[in-house]
Amino acid sequence: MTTAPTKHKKLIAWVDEIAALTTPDAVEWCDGSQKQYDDLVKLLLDSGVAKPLAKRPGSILFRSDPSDVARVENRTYIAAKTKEAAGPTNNWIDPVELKKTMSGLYAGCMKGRTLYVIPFSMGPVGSPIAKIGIEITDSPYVVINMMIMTRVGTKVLEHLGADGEYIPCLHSVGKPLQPGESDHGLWPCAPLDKKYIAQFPEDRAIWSYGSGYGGNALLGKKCLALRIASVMARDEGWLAEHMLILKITNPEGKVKHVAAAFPSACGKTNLAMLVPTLPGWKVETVGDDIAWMKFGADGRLYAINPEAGFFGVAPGTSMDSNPNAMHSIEKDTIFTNAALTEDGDIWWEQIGYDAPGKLIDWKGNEWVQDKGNKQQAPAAHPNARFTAKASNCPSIADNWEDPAGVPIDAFLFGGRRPSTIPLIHQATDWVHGVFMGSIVGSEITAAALDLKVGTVRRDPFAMLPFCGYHMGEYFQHWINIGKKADATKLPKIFFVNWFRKTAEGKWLWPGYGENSRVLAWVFGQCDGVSGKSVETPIGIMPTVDGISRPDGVSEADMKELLSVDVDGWKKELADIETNHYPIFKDKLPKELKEELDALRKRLG
Ligand code: OXD
Ligand code: MN
Repeated sequence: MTTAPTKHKKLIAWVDEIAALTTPDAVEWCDGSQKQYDDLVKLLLDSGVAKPLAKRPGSILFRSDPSDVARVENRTYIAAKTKEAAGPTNNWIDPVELKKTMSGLYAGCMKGRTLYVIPFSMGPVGSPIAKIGIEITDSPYVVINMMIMTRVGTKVLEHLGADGEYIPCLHSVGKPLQPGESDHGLWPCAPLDKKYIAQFPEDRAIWSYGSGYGGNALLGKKCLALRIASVMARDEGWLAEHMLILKITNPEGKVKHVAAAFPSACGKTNLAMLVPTLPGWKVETVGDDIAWMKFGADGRLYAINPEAGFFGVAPGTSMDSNPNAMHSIEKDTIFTNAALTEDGDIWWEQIGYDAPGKLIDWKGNEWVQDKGNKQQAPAAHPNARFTAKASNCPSIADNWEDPAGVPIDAFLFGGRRPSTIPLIHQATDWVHGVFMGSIVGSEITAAALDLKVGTVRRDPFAMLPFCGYHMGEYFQHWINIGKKADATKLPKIFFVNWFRKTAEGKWLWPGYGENSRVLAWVFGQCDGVSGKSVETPIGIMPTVDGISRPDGVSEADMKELLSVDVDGWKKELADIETNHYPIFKDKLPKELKEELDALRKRLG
């Protein structure tokens, strides 16, 4: 056992307590050094669970267990003291009962493994917006991912000092080893009914058991930076949001920052790394997934990206869809569940070129592309991921690590909506903007979660799986933030939809880099100088010439993209009133019901 490199008595006592419970063979504290990273990579390669990638320096590939490929929402719990506190959109479980169950699972669960202690900072170390977490895990895969996704090690412990506050995050893959037993190069995890991803909001604590994958195991991300942080943000008067952050510079050199929330599968990472097609404009990346925002002394909202890397969905990422992501993963990257080529590279569906020869698919089987067979199982898992340092990204903004954060000028909400919702509309005031956030929805594109493909799944603020408390109270928190602030300094709020289709099913808008044209209008609206806007029943919209048209978009297309579909909106409101808002019962803020009624009146 290593001695603890800290004088923090409470932390040492916690580590001792967990070691006594889980009985690992060794305890190792993470110092965050390159040597430690390299040693762990060697260990993972030697054990066979990681594969080297000759074509990508410093990069490795993992194949997970087929039962452990994504966040498990039905095994994710908000263990608040009461069910009411967790609200209608979270899985609630009694915390006392859950702690008993999980303590039973944790007993002896690290046998044959090393217990790693990962001190990490969400946000630049020492930033007034950052928070410290300590993750205990028995997964070296988790350690190296955390070393990319967060700031890890000695500098964090130094900042924590002898009595600083931290969020304890306990993780185990849930697969103890008997003496002499090994993983045989396979991904360790527990069966689904033994997996628990538990947040204890009142204790500000996270317990995760049985999964080694992504948001279930890298506890700084969804568990801390969203579920626990959203509760802290409510109590402390700030915002912890599932939002990317962009820095936009116009041809005159003026800068604005935009934060944007989209449900999964809406191209969030692509927008975060967008290459503008508009001449003279620059778009840079501050963050691709999460924003923490606090008011500065000047009354404006400042955002940091609490993460230090990208845990991006690989399939669909190509030099066409996201060249900045492709450059970010040229080296020093961890791939999970991508396919492996014979010459030691990765491959996935829609990477932009055909599979080069014989591959090993994400399940470890030989796989040869058969383009004639539309039923062929994919070579990469649809949720295959890359973990890459933000500093590897060519579009990373120079101020992305500013401890003070970046001042936010605009919020965008959006979803995948083939009809009704126009390309863009703007809220007339803050509460109208909160209304927009509360009705975010996205078309279901894959038959997951027992939902019907083609129907709209409401995902308010893109926070449905990530809000750590009652979503009705969360809406109220957003309204309260607006009430407390100087309205002239609040970000303007917009709703975008890159996914409109014609009645025949043809895309009306090309998306990707062309979205810069929409961002340019947002930029002008923030300055109040666009002069290209009209008031409509649903909010402020661009005039038809307010957004410059890309090739292939006719004036008629643009008119359709920017029209108000009165009948469609009436159906939308009926759906919200019947199926969405009633979920929140008496916790639905009256302001939102008033917005709904006012919009209905305006539609006539
Ligand atoms: C993610 C998600 O993995 O939102 O970022 O699901
Ligand atoms: Mn996300």
